[in-house]
Amino acid sequence: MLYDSELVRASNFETFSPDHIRTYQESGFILVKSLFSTDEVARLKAYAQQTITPQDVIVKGDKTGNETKLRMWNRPEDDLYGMFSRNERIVDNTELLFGEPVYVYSAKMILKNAREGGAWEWHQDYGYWYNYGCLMPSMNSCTIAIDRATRENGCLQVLRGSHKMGRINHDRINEQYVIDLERVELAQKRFELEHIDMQPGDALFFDGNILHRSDSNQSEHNRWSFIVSYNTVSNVPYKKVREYGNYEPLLKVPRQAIMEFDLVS
Ligand SMILES: O=C(O)CCC(=O)C(=O)O
Repeated sequence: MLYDSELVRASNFETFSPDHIRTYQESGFILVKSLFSTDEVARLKAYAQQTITPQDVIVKGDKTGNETKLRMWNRPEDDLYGMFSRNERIVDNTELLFGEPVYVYSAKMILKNAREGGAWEWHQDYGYWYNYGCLMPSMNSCTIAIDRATRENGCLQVLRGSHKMGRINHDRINEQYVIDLERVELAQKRFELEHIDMQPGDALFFDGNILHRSDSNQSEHNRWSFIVSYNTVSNVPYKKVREYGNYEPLLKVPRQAIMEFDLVS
């Protein structure tokens, strides 16, 4: 169960308070209930169903052969996805967490479909990003639930406070980064495991160094989510390793941009 301080419930929530920021720094995450309305996420889901084609999708298999489909973006665009990733509701709050300006590092839609969506093994996002020329771990992600996320459909799991360990080695083995298993085992004994149950529109902000994973989706219910990762502007990669993550100024959009976005033209 999440602690009360890790849940932001206020219906009129605007920005994180100093207490919220302290919680995020202590736990490595904070969950904002209904940061987006059910109408807004329904719009995103319908848009994804219309715009994501099989050619756009990357398939990520887990070790038992289950597959998660991903659609990734290298930069925020002028589309409905961009109205979320550039939305002041996320961006202003992420800047408050870091106390400095950020830009969109990457974004992805995770299509973890019923009965086939694969598991993600324990990892830290900064475990990868470190290798992509990011000197500092001043990076994080915000995952927005599009479908309800539960234990049954493979919701995100975190080890509370594990970001304080700092970066752990991830070794590249074939196509995957595999985290130092000895340390993960010890971390599981020391830090509490949390399953993050989310309703559509809830948003979880989580630290780039927090240990996280998710189970495969063996249920009858899809679990789709949209994850945007942010980097601080002071931490622009010192070398270009990937097509994503390279700096471009973030053109923030107002909170109402999602519903006002013209889907027709
Ligand atoms: O949402 C999930 O199932 C896992 C996503 C994840 O671990 C990641 O994007 O780094």
